[in-house]
Amino acid sequence: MKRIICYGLAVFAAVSIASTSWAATTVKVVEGGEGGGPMTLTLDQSTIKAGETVFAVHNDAMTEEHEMVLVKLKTSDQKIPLVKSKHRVDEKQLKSLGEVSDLKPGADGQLKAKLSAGSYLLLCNIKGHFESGMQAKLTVTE
Ligand SMILES: [Cu+2]
Repeated sequence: MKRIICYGLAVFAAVSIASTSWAATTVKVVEGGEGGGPMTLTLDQSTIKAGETVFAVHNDAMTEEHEMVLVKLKTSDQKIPLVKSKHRVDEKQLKSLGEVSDLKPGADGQLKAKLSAGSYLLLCNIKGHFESGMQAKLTVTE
């Protein structure tokens, strides 16, 4: 019996240490908008500290599928290259750090990334969505 209690305490201690040392920042991302109308991509904070980051993405649209691509910018005012004929951002010319793809209406997704200081852009690159407003900048400080 004593052994079981000790084991239980050890597990509890290990979990506590793990959760405090990770201390990942969570950025809540809400996407919305229906086809043909204005669309949004909003963050609950626009400046965060460098380190482990979790993007918790929610698609708040009624019928429209969305996605979220995380891009590291060279400078905060870097021009975003577009493929005009496809109404999409040219991701090949950007440094993508991952994405949450095919997010159904009402669905939630998650992306984890270790971010260093700099400027980042979050966007939805489904045809026409970036141009309809689905982009947000994120600043990461030391
Ligand atoms: Cu979208």
